[in-house]
Amino acid sequence: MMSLQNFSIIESTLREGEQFVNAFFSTEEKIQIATLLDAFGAEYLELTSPLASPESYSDCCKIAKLGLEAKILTHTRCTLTDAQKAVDTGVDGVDVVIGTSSYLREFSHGKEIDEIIDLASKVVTYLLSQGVEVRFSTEDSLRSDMADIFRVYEAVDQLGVHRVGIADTVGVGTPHQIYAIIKELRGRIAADIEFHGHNDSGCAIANAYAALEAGATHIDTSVLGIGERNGITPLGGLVARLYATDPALVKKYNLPLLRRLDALIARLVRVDIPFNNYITGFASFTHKAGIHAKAVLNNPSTYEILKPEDFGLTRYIHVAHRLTGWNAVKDRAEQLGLDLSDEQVKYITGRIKQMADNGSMTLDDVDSLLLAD
Ligand code: HCA
Ligand code: CU
Repeated sequence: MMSLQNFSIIESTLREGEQFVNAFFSTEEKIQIATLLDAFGAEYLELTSPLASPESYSDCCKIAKLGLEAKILTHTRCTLTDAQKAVDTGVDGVDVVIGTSSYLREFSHGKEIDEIIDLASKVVTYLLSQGVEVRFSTEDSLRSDMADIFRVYEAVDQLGVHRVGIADTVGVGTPHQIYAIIKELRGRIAADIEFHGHNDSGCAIANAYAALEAGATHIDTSVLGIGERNGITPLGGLVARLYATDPALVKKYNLPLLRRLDALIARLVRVDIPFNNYITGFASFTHKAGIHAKAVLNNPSTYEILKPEDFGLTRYIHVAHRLTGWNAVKDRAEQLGLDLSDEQVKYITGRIKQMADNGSMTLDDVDSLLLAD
């Protein structure tokens, strides 16, 4: 628990999220997204590299000038030219990543490590001299030789880098593996540790959580998890995971804004919010089977680990189906202001089940049966 308490979210919808196949954000849309994420309470917003395009450059400058609470970061390759351009935009911090495939090859074979340390040192030293927050990371950390990664990170740590990052670029890591790597790194360096995890095999939330348990201080997310391929740790999913451990861990965030964030991004990138999405999926707080409904009506915690009201949402008891139970039907009768005896409600429940066996039915059908009695 202790290790979970001091963490920050690096919200990368405007960087990793822009790499999602359907994503194209205009300047106005970026400002809208940044403003909403800031109102939510994301501690950092990461923006696409200013070298990506002329508008990417001017958008960095504009968002850096909005005066948001969140610290504004941009993301660049590990070169002095990129670093200078990033500083020119006026952002608060620069996330540097070594990311050419030739570096990756050399890195995983353990070659040219001294060259990488040399380059990283030049770029980190320059950025520190410019007074910005500096993060140094390696792409595809997990499939690199860990001894090499640790050598490079120890070198930049000595220079006073603010943060180093472990990136599971291909989504291959497991929670145990991430835990072990971050734990080892935690023992070796003084800088903060960031984790960036892709979701190719469905572990992105669990891996981010394991990283925090091992002592990571910063987690990268995007709204709905959008990013390259099937994306990264989703903001709402990370929040749900932390809330399930202890709601106090996420009370610093404006949780009801998650719904607006998910809806905004879904609209802008032209996808539906997934039916099984954390918190904002359309059925996330709908209870169906009679036994569940009865227990939830008595005490919602029986089948709810997340309280919908903390997210500005409401629970729904689904009654119009054959798995229904008379407690749920009685609750519906009370909602309609009807004063029916238990016997009457049980009889109507039987009728609902008969009707439902013959095909799908609606709440209106249930209400008609209740009102007719
Ligand atoms: C990229 C790769 C990256 C970087 C992560 C990071 C990855 O698109 O540049 O800088 O922490 O997944 O490795 O997103
Ligand atoms: Cu990534």
